[in-house]
Amino acid sequence: MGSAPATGTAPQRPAGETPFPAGFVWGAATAAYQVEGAAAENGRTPSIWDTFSRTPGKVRNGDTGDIAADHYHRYRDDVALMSRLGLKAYRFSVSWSRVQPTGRGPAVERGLDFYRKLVDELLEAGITPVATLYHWDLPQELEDAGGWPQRVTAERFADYAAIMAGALGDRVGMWTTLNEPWCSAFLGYGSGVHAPGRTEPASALRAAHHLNLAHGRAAGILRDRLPAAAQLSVTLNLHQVRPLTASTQDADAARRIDAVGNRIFTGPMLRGEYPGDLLADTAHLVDWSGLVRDGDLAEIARPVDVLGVNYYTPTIVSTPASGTGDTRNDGHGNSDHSPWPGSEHVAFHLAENRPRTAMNWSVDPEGLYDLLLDVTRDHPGLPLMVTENGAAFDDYMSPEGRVEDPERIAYLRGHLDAVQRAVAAGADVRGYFLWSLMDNFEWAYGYSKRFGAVYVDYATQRRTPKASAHWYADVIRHHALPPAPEVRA
Ligand code: IFM
Repeated sequence: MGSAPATGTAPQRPAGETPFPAGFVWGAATAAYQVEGAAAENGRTPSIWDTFSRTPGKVRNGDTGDIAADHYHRYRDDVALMSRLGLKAYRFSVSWSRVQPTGRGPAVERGLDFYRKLVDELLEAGITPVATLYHWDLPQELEDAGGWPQRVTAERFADYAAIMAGALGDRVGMWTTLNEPWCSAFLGYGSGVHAPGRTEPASALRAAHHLNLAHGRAAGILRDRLPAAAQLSVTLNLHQVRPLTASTQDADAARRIDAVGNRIFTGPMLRGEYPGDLLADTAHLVDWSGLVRDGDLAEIARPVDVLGVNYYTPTIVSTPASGTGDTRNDGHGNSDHSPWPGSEHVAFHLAENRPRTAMNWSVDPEGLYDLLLDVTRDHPGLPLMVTENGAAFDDYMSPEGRVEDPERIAYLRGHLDAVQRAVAAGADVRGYFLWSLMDNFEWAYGYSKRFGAVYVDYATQRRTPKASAHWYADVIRHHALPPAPEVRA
């Protein structure tokens, strides 16, 4: 989203407490492979992330999600903790291979039971469950059969969606088909920094289409089988793309990354068509007319009730000629292979003079403001939900047993302020989910990056709310941002 060099253009909110809109949902998010553990319990079979994390050199320190934050066994305590923090909603994902081992055939009741019990516990605590069907953990057997580059995987996904609608449809009212399909397609099959670790540009594009199709088919099934009040969504990590300079070359670099980063999903999902410039940029890699069959676009464009938007940092781009940027490192992990098929020559930059997180991502709340308004401009009237936002820092426990994380509080304050200003400027933002409820398995970085509002001591699995968790609880309680602390000169 976005194509003009844009920073700091938004009006500033006057100091003081300003309430969020009535009904604004306050939540926190996790994902199955990142928190559950219990990798081989009760019939669960390996997903691509089990295989990938066991492959030497793929994940930092050889970490795996075998135990993770042990949420599978500790979900009751975790829900109690959410309740103490005053969370109103919990966004979790379902492990496909836990409920339908190997990705085909009948469901396993013991696997479904975990999610039934989790949801019941949430409902009892007055916390709204928000279920995501797919957060990157494809059953390994489906990858062995070709994975997302194969059309049949979208069909398998539709069967799985039907299983989940049957199991949880009576108690879950908010559903998300896919989380960040860009990462599944382009980090998984393009740069290979994520599972399954393939580096095939054409396969990445094919995967993107089949993920779109999977979303559309699942949305159709959920719509048919869930009560009419159920809210359907898909979550995209929309890149807030900014050209480095006002040159036409950098504008073209931004257009390209916007096409293969954003519009490859928003085009078919929200407009029923792939953007012409994307098709042109990638025509040498994929025969789109063979890939996209009659009827696909109508299926993919089934209306959603809300669009989930994940935002962490902007994406600043140029042609290599115009600056010192890096074509290999776009902030998604270093690889000799690009996750930007057809636009491999684009260079990526980090904003100067901005704080950075432990991911080396720059802290830039204006990116979220601009993104929410860009989506609103491009898709007027579309309700939005910030389904992930947060930051990793090098948190540690003090000898007194406290975790002070003022950088995370500053990050959250800045981004919540941006949400509030975007709402005032016309974006229909319905809620905010902090990433993440607790420290967890950060994919190729393993446990080396801590995104949680709650600190997890992995040796004991003890949970300790960080200062940011208490701060967020306060925001939720007041339904407003507290006044910013005075800055002393
Ligand atoms: O941890 C991830 C999450 O799984 C998807 N969105 C980005 C987060 C931070 O990298």
